[in-house]
Amino acid sequence: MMQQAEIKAIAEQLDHAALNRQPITQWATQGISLSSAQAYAIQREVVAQRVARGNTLLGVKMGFTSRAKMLQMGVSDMILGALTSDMLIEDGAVFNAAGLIHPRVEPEIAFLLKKPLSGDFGLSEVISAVEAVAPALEVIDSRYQNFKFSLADVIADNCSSAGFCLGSWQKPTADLANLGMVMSVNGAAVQIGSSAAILGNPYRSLVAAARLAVAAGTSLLPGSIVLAGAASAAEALIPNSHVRLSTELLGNVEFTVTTDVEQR
Ligand code: OOG
Ligand code: MG
Repeated sequence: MMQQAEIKAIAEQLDHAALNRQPITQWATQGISLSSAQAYAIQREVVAQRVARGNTLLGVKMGFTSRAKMLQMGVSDMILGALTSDMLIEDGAVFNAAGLIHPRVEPEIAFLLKKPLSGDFGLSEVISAVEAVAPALEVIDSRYQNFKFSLADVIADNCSSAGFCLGSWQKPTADLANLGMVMSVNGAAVQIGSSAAILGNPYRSLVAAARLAVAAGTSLLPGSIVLAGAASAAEALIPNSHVRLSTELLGNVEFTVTTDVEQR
C-alpha cells in the first residue's frame, strides 16, 4: 500500500510541473507503477492544491471516450478528471497560453446537470438529469514530457486538464447521437467529425462519468459541468491562432490564442 505521504509527494511534483511549466518523466518509466485507486488519490491531491489556491470545483471531464483519442494516446480505457474555475476560458475570449507546456485543443460537448449523478444510471436517467448542453473546446496540457503517459499516469495528472471554453447553453432537446462537429484553426477545418464518435452518443459518456465519479472519489452534483470527451484527436495549439468549433444544432464556441506557445 502506498503511503499518503508518497501520494502527496507525487501530487506536489505534478503541481510543481504545471506551475513552473516544467514537464516531468512519466511515473511508469520511473519504475513507479500506480494502481487506478492510487492514481485517483493523487488526482484528488492535485485538485486539492488548486482549490487551496482559491479555485473552485466546477465539474468533471471524461477522457478517452472516442476511438480517435484512444488511438492518438495509445490507451484503452475511460478516465475522469476535475474541472476548476481557473481553467475556464470565456467564449470568444483571448486566451494567454504562455503558462502551458505543450497545449492541445479538442472538440467536445458539455452537459450542465440539474440532478446529482454518482453511481449506476441508465441512459434515460442521465438524460433527465441534464439541464442544458453546449458545444465546448477543451485545452489539454500534459505535465509529462512529450505527452507520454500510462493510463494511471494521466489519471494522476488530472487527465491533462488545463482549460475549457463553453458555448451558449441550450435546452437539451436535440438528439445528440449524430451531430456534425467541425473544429477549425484560423478558418481552416482541422478536425471534421460527429458527436457519434463519443461512445456512439455523448449521453453514454454521462453514464460512464456517473459510474467513474464513484471510483474517483468525487460526485456529480446539480450545477456540475461534465465534458463528454473529445470527438476527434487533439490538435496542437498554434501561437496567435483562432480556434472555433461549429456544431450542428448546438452552435459554436471559439477563442483566440495570443502569446507564443513554445512547444516543449
Ligand atoms: C488526456 C485527456 C483526454 C479526452 O477528451 O479524451 C481527454 C490526454 O489526451 O492527454 O481529455
Ligand atoms: Mg478532452
